[in-house]
This record gives sequence, C-alpha cells and structure tokens, in this order.
Amino acid sequence: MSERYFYAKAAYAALGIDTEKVIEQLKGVKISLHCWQGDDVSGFEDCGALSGGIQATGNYPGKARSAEELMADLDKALSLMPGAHKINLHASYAIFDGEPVSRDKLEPEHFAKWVEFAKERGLGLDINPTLFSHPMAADGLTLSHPDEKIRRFWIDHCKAMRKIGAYFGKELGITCVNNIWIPDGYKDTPADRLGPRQRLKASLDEILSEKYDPSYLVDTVESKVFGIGVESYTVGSHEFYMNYAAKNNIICLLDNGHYHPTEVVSDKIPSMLLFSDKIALHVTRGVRWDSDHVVTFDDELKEIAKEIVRCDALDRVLIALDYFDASINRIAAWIIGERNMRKALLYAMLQPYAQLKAMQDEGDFTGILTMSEELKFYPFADIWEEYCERCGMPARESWLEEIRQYEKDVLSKRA
Ligand code: RNT
Ligand code: ZN
Repeated sequence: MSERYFYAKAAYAALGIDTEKVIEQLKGVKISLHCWQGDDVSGFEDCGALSGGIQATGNYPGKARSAEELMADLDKALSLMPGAHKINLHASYAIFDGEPVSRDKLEPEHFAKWVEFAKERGLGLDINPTLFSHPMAADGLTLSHPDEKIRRFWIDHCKAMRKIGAYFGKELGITCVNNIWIPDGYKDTPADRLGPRQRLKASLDEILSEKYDPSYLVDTVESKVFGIGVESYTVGSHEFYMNYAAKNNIICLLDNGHYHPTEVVSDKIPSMLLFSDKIALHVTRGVRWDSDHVVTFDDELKEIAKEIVRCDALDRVLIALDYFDASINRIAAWIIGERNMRKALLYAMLQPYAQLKAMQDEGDFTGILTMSEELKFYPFADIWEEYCERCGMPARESWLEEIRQYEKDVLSKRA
C-alpha cells in the first residue's frame, strides 16, 4: 500500500466511503469492449466499404486485417485494462474456414474461434447482427425495407445471430447481449413515417418470436436520431424502441451519440431504470454529431457513471463501448476509452451520495454545489493508482510505452 493511498483512503473514509470495498467492486464491473475499434468496423468479409451512415475517419497505419491480428491486438489492449470484460462482436467478424457464408446462413461454428478465444481468457461475448456494409443494404434500408425479399434476408440474419448469441451464453456461462441496430432512414422528409415503422415492428416481432433461455441470451434495441445520409428520419427512433422494448420485455440500449446535442443519456438512466429491470449503454463521445470519438473523462461520462452508481444499478446497466477512431493508434484508442469509462465509475463510487441526497431533500443546494466541486479535488487519482497496482497494471501514461513498442514490433510490419 503506497503512502499516497494511505492518506487518500483516510480522506474518503472521513466521508464514509470505504475505498477497499470500492476497489473490489470496481474490479468486477464488466465493460464490453467493441472489437470494431481494432479495424475501423471493417470486419472479415469482403462486402465493400463501411455504410449505414457511420464513418471511421483517418488512416493511421497498422490496422488489423485478419482474425489473428485482431485477436493479438485485443490481447495487447486487454493486458493494459484493469478489470473484467466482455468482447463485443459484430456478425461481420465471423471466421470462415473456406468459402464465406452469407449473413443469413451464419452458424455457431463460424464463431467457434471467438468462443475459444473468450474461454481461454475468461471473457464473455456479446453479439450484433450487421445490417450495413452489404449489397442487401445498398439503399440504406433493411428490416423496414418495402421489398419483402430484402426484409426476409435481414430477418433471417438477425435470427441466425440470436442463435449464435445463445450459443455464446451457453458455452461461456455468461449471458450474451444481442444488440440490434439498423441504419434505416431517409435523407429528406419522408412521405410516410408510419409504414417503415410498421414494417420494422413486424420484422422485430418475427426475429424475437424464437425464445431463448435468458441466462444465455438477452436482446437489446438501439435507437438513433439521425445518421449521415439519413438526416431527416430514422425508422428506429428513440420513442419507437423505448416503447417496443417496454412492450416486449426486451432491453433498450442508449448510445450517448444518438440524441440531440444537448440531450443527455445520464438524465435518462434513472427514468429508464424505474420502469425496466435492465438497460444497456453504448458509451461513445459525439463531437458536434454522432462522430464516435474516443471516450474521454468528460463531464457527461462522469454523470453517466454517477447515475449508474447512485441508482445502485451496476448489475442492471449493461455497459458497452462504441467508438471508432482510425486517426490514432487503434489499440491506444481502445485503452484510453476503456480506462476512462472505468475511471468514471471509480469517480462515481467515491461520492458520498447519502450525504448529498440528504442535502437535496433539505433544500441545501449551496452545500451540494460546494461538495460536488470540492470532491473534484479529492485524491481520486491515488485510489486509481492503487487499483491499477493491485490489478498488476500501470496506472499512468507508462502504458503507452508498451503500445509504442508493439507498434514498432508488430503494427508497423503490417502493409
Ligand atoms: C451506429 C450505432 C451502432 C454501431 C456499431 C458498429 O450509429 O452506434 O451501434 O456503431 O454497431
Ligand atoms: Zn452504438
């Protein structure tokens, strides 16, 4: 135990916070790490450029080009992320032995290598059907497409991925989260807002009609306010999915890049938790728009973490990361964002909520503002350092040396 930790522990103890308990609790919080930061959402199929109104900009050298490379990069990243994890996969990361299989025909065997990877490392796996970057999504419509044949293809794809998700849950003994996000929408004001939503609803009903053991598989639906090329209307809006999830007893996923710029996910968390057993998050950082920048330790991230902790909902909020930056070292991007999410959780766990809540109920807003500002200068960093040390990982920027070395030894050799 460092001397600095000793004093920091006492400072928090004076507020009634047991840092030993906090450190233990933080270790167990699972963060689902998005595989797609490793290769700019490219995947292993040869289906063409990234589409669906999302973009990874930049061309930093060394991106992973195969399952082996992506797994090696994930290992490097995980070795510098203290805490528990799941790996979040997309259907486009299926691993084929020979000929690639069409997305509507994917089977568990195409993900067997990922299960092996996860098993060896004690990780969970999450899954996402991939309804973009594909000829069948060429006009930007999938589950809401007016053409029955196109809808059928994507319904079958989603069904296939749920089966694969349930296989992950069963094999690993850790519940798999299957998240459905579709790019469907229109560039300009649509003539019919209802029809596409009726079709999406019917498609989802069919996809979810197959029942799986909820200890193996849970389903989430992710809304969006707009995307590049679908600025005027998205079929899967927040209201659509919030209502759909509530009525069908599935989980609503909130991506904090998917709302109006001054609308915050932190404020939605307690309201959602009041009515749902669980919610899911895609934690990202939107800069002006849903730009999927690397997550930083900013005010909204801290506020999101505070709401999770204040609501005593660490086991009810499924935390996943979702950003893709191709302009900097991709592994560093993973580590920076993941560490910030966990630092924000730690920061939130080190707040004296009972005291702050009592002040609110007594109308002492001077006290709340004073405390909240003073808490920013409490020795939070010393607790983080102790946490990292107990996990056997560097706390400060020295981790970057390891990444620079890896870049030199491995990434720079990738053509
Ligand atoms: C897109 C959504 C979606 C994707 C990933 C790749 O705006 O956020 O979650 O980012 O599925
Ligand atoms: Zn997302």
